[in-house]
Amino acid sequence: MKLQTVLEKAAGLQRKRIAVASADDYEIAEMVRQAMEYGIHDFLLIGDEAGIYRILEEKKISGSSLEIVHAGSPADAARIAVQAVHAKEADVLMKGSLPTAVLMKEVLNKEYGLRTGQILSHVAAFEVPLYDRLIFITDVAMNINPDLQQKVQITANAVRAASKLGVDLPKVAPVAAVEMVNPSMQATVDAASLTQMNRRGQIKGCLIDGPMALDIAVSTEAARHKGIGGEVAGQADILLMPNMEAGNVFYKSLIYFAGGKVGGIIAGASAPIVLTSRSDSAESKLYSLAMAICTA
Ligand code: COD
Repeated sequence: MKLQTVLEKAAGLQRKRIAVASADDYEIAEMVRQAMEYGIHDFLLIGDEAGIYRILEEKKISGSSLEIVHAGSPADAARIAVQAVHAKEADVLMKGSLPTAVLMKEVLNKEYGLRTGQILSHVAAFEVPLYDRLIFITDVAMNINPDLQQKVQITANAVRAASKLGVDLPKVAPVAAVEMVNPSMQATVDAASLTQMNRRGQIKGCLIDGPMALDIAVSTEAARHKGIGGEVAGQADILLMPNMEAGNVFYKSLIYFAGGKVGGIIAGASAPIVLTSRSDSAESKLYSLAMAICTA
């Protein structure tokens, strides 16, 4: 599967509404324009009303499914957007030009936020030239040093996202530096626990096998060379990273050194959240939106 396929799938789904917090922004308008070209056009744009109208007019964007709601400040925009998703008036939450912390404070609001009791985690879907499928990587942006219980939930969030995108029984490789359990390397101990929890039916809907060094997870040749069998080795769909820092470095390596294309969402809330940043390419923002629509 390619990210373009995810985009086409999102466009073909029953219409989903996207609430954008602080939508008075040129980059957001550009993303809306591109999304509309693919037939994704049900947006609730929240922010400074005059600013949104001016930018849409300048960029010649119009459509009957664009609703604009005025908010006096980024905090107000975040609250209105989150409340709209909470009230099921929108299916996806998207960050516009406001700090992530301002939006996440509203997402985590106990009264009207999007908490589910599960943890929120980042799920990235990569298309890389040398791998034959989309590879999901988690968690590279939210949970800094997850313990075993958090890794169980991070895995569940990624499995759900991959399944929604059409990956049948995703193969999960909890990544470590080695493939043998070493009590001094917590990632290997957690990986072995996750594997056994999966075998005993405590984690369902996927196949987990680890610990795996990265080469074993994604190269059948490397796996064969090291004598590691099983259904996951060499063909992982999901790489569970040992911690955020390893994950984040790997994520950026794929983009800057391997020509990887990526989309990403925050999963685990009652609706998917798109947290794009200014350094993301326009293409990546669109893929993230498509991924959110497909998993909503
Ligand atoms: N899922 C669900 N609820 C959460 C989560 C989560 N991942 N994190 C915090 N909460 C809830 C807690 O239950 C609590 O009710 C409330 O939020 C505040 O919890 P704190 O005080 O532990 O949260 P913070 O604000 O100290 O930390 C949350 C962050 C997400 C800010 C923190 O984990 C963080 O800084 N993560 C790394 C973000 C980052 O730098 N990414 C870099 C790449 S972009």
